Amino acid sequence: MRIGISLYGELLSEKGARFASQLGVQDVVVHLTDYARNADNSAYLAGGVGPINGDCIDAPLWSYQYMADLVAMLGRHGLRVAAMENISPNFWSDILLDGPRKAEQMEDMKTLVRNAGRAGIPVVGYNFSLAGVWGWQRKPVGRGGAVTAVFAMDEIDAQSPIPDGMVGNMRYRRGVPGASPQVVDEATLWARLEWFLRELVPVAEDAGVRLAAHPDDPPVDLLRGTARLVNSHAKYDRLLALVPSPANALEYCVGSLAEMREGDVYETTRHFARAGSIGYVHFRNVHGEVPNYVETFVDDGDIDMARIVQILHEEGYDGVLVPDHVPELDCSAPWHAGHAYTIGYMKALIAQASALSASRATPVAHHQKAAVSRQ
Ligand SMILES: [Mn+2]
Repeated sequence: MRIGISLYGELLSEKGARFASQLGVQDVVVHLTDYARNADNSAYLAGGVGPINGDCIDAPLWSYQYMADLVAMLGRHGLRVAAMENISPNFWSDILLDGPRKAEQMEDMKTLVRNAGRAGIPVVGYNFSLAGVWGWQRKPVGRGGAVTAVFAMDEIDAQSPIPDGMVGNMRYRRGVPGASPQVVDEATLWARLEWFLRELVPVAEDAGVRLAAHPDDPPVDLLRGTARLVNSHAKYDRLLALVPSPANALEYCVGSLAEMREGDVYETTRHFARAGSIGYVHFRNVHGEVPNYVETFVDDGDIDMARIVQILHEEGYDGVLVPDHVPELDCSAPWHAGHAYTIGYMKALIAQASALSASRATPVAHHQKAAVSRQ
């Protein structure tokens, strides 16, 4: 099991790489979408509903050279790229929306996956969702009053339509005034996913890449008038069964799974780790479940994170864990402080899991050692 860190925006740089390397991290999950481009976060920062990302209008497909240069830069800092996550919405908007450019966009997606494999990026994480990550409010309700993401369905208009020209919480084209909002039912969304996987999984197999699905965040039934996809533990099985392959895998988000109303996050973790279906892990804790939950510091939520690590260890999971969202520590570098804290905690949990299994494996030696030390 290895620890990674997610880098994006200005963090995806020599400076960010040094920070990761100084923490003793070996792996990086890269986000190549510039969420901040033309983003106006002011309403969200002032207590509105979000998050509110920017636009990716006409953003060029990430080239082989761009990805290879990034892999090389991180490599110079002793870091591997564990995964690339969050495909820019403009690359695949019509795949999600069943629009006229769907076939053309699928060719781009195939090119992207082939180039990722060639550049040494082994996993491509994605979130098959129209509304994307949306519905949070920022509130100072984390430990010690830390500002954190809260989902409180009865406090927001959860079914306010997705603005025209947006998908996955980013603008992929300019909006058309008077356009009717996108809606989708569950069966239709699953049919779109099935087409996506049938087309792309064989290409990923050939390219040595695993596609890894993130569950819904938030995992409600309906958001902005659009069905959600993986909003229960069993739906992860359904997704894997559509196209069984090592290349059809999971971006396993512990927090999102714990926010779901049905299912036991420990049993589910054992199940998917044993099946070898976990591409990588989003390591995050939460208090509550839909329709009301609060994202917490890693050691402050409902989930026994030590038990999660122990289960992954027992099942022989040898992939990467990355911190996911982290509440904002009150200091001049909240992102860095929060991630350093989380990674230190994760390192200790992994060391503890290894020590625990070593002591279980050699009970006689352990007793002898204890006996000697008592003398
Ligand atoms: Mn996540």
